[in-house]
Amino acid sequence: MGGRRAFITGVTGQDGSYLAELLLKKGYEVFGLVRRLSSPNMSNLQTVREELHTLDGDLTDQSSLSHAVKLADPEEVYNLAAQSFVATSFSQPVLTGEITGLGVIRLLEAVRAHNPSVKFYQASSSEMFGHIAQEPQDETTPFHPRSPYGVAKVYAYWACVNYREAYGLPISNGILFNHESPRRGLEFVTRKISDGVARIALGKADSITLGNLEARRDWGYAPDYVDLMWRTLQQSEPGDFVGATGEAHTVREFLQEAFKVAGIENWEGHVKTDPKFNRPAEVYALRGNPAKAKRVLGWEPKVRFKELVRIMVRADLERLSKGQSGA
Ligand code: NAP
Ligand code: F7E
Repeated sequence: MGGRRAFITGVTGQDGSYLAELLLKKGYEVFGLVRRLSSPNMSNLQTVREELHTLDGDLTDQSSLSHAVKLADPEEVYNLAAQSFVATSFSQPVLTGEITGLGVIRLLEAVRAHNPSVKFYQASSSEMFGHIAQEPQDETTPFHPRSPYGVAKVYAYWACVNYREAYGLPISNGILFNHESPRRGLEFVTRKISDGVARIALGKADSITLGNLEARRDWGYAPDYVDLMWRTLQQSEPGDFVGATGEAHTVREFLQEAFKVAGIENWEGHVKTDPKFNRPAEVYALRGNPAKAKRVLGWEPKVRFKELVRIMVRADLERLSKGQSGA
């Protein structure tokens, strides 16, 4: 008790759980917003359950946010909560806009009313670049989102810039490219592959069914990216930073590498495609330029592509060989 106070929304998710671990290690008192679900999903928080203070609330509910911010009384706010799955944003566009877009304004209003000197981090996304205007993408690349998720993140990004300019609030955006881990949701392509390959290796499945194998992404490791979030809020001036590895690979390359880690040859025989996994508008290729984060924040991702695939496949092999089927 008695350290700096941080408030994290989205604490039950992939990034929120790694960030809570990092901040607790640094001596922060950490408060996390948790929404009501019929069965609680605290599986990512096993390592921090004892120390983390949870507060009830939802990004769609203004009064719960105002109340939680008042109780946490933080110096730093990390807004990581979102409907974050791009495919779902096509089937639930209004909900995605409510949470991922308008939710940010609700939280900004809660913070502004409570204490305008709070440092605020917004989880912005490379999905804002969408149909890319230049390669690689950096902080100056124009946005052209390709999904209701991307559109909501662009709204949220500009809301943050606007509140910074209008009210002088210390708000920063991390424009992060894809980052993954064994805590990634099972519906995202990297985890779907690592889980599927592990099931095939253990004789629990024959194949994986995917969409566009030629999509290209700049994939990094989530624990490296939460370090960028923290570094962003340690600056004396707010700013916007791209977080990326600078390297891009296709879904096909991810598959090849994952099967290799599991020691399975002739991987193509285990992979099917189904157009139902294609998106109405696809983001074909993304690759970031993290030079500003390196220069200003001293940030560099440590885990590269092959190591990331190894970490994820090994974690799923271990989990599934113990007979645990959940995430
Ligand atoms: P995630 O695993 O999907 O976690 C999302 C979190 O948001 C969960 O804790 C979820 O709670 C919470 N949430 C969803 N709806 C909510 C609501 N209405 N009210 C309050 N909380 C709500 O996402 P992630 O991968 O950790 O990503 C963290 C943030 O970074 C997200 O904003 C995402 O859009 C953004 N981002 C992610 C990446 C990436 O590659 N991972 C890249 C760029 C930006 P439940 O557990 O209750 O569902
Ligand atoms: O798709 C292709 C799919 O769902 C990656 C979120 O964290 O990162 C994430 O968004 C690519 C796409 O992530 C399947 O079409 C092929 O081109 O793993 P994903 P995403 O859409 O890049 C950004 C930065 C965020 O901000 C988001 O919150 O893979 N793909 N076959 C597939 N994708 C999925 N999910 N499933 C497939 O079967």
